[in-house]
Amino acid sequence: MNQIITKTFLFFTAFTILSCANENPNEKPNVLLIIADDLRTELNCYGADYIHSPNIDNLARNGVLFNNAYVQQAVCSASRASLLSGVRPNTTGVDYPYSNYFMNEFWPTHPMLAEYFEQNGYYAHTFGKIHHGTPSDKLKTDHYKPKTGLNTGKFYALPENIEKGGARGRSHETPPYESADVPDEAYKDGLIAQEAVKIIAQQKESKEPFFLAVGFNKPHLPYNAPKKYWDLYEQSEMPLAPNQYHPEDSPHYSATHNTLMRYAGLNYYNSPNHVLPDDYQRKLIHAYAACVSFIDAQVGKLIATLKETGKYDNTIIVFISDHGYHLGHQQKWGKTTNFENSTRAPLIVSSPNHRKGKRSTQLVEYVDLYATLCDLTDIEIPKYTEGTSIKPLLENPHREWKTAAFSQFPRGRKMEGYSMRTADYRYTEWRLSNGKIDATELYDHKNDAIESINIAYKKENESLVNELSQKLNAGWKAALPKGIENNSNNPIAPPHVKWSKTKNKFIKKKIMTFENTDVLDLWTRVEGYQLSVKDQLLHIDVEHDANYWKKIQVGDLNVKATNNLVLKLAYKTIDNQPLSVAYHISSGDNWGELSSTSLPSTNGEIQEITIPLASDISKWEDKFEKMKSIGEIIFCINPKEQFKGTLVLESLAIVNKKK
Ligand SMILES: [Ca+2]
Repeated sequence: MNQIITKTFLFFTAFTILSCANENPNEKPNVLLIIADDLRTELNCYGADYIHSPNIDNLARNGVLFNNAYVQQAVCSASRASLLSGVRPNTTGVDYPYSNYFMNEFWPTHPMLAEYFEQNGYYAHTFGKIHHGTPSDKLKTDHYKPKTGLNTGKFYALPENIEKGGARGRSHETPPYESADVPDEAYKDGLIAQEAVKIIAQQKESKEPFFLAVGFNKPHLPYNAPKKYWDLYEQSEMPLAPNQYHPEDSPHYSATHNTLMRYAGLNYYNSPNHVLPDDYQRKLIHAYAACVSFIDAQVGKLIATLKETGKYDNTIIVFISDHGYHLGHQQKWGKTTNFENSTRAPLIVSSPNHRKGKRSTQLVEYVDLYATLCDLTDIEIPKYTEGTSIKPLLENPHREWKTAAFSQFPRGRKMEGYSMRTADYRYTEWRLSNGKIDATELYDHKNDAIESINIAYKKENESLVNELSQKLNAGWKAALPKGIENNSNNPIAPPHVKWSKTKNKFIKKKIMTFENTDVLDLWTRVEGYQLSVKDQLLHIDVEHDANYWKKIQVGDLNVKATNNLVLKLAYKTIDNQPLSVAYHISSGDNWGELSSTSLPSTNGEIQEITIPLASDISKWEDKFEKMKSIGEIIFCINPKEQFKGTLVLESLAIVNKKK
């Protein structure tokens, strides 16, 4: 046994020396960019000591771990658009999902990372989830995106879950997690790793440098992972979030979004902002941890292949997520906030000349990645990029650096929260489109690292708030490291218009057809509506493909909320079945409670129905702050009800019944 180990060791050592000796010092380094989805800094090397992440920890031991790395907008699409293009959300114009402007005007003239490397002589290939949604980089090679895991399992591997998931693979009947005794390749991420390993191995003899970006889908919901990764943990030992409640004195809209509502066992009629029972939280955290270990194992396969092929010594390896995540923190499960939990995310850079095992606590931003990878490979950094190469921090992780990191998140079309993290504080301004500030938040990270109390309105903090406000308004260029300038001068992107591969979302049709429970293609079939409310044209969106309910969103209403308001709906059904429609009115971007109403069948005749809104408005007064205006209405059709039919909305109006 010992002999074998010795022989293997000798062989390996000789092999390594040989491969180093063969290396041309002028040879460009390869790049392996690994992106996890929805991974907060829940890694052992980031201090989450209950997590089994040996491969990522090992990467950190052979690189520089950035303890304070921040994304520019905490949702997949916006964050990825920013980090892959090297500019910030105001320049990409991407919120959720990709925008028409980004796809049709910005991207054609601003190559994404993989394309830019290809243009600069690299063999480039991307795998799995790199961009959000369908777009893939315009590379010579095919983008690898497995359509299935196991036999069908788009999301799940267990037959009972596959069945419940319907044709889309997941539904409100499927659980938010799964432990299946299956090989890694039963899930997409196992297949993605398998394919990436194959391609890395093919590069063994190649003289051409490679740029490979491998995007894993976990630990994004549903938290599904092979059982062996669940078995690494004891559920009873899972630590609960230290801050279980919405921060004191913080506006209600500062934390929204709860994708857990889409899954079985969670009451999606209720406000998402309730604290789940401890045991259930531990179950979810156990599931999330299993997914982290699952990803970690895939990372291990990639790095092992680099070593086996002799490419490791000349490959820059970067490990990131796309944003952070609340695991019950601040009464929330998910992302899409400006809080530390959402904006702070992992960043580990293991570059051949900087395999140091060091940690940097300096403030860095995901938008820096583009410039950094160009810098490390001697490729010209495009002038328009809005990030700063962090190569100097790889040389000296403790040198002085940026004085702030910037993030932002919109709430509807009329408000955007701009947030800034300094060494000691998080400061956020929620700005309305008319320029007014709706709310400010200040969290003291020296004394309140869990962001539990907003101290922006405390009298004694007045001058601090003024100072931070000036700094936030001075913007990211004013927070750059001493001696470093950025002369980009990019136009601000036009307002976000969701991009659709097949059509523009501004609408001509008025028909919404449901053929069966699965209502699969609502996304593509509903083109939208042109309705008027008080003679105003409305922009109507089809929400992204939420799969628990089918939704149509009527936005930008801005109708003053009073208890006399009624919703007048003229509609017809083609079939003789009644439809049950749930609706939700909101004043910001927060989820209230859904209300439901029945729409009697009309057999093709147009009928009008009047729905009083008083109780919906009073719900807001009970649950949240007083509702001042109605910003949007979302209609949801419950696929559970097995209806078939066609609903034609002829008009929609919110009127005051006293008038
Ligand atoms: Ca994500």
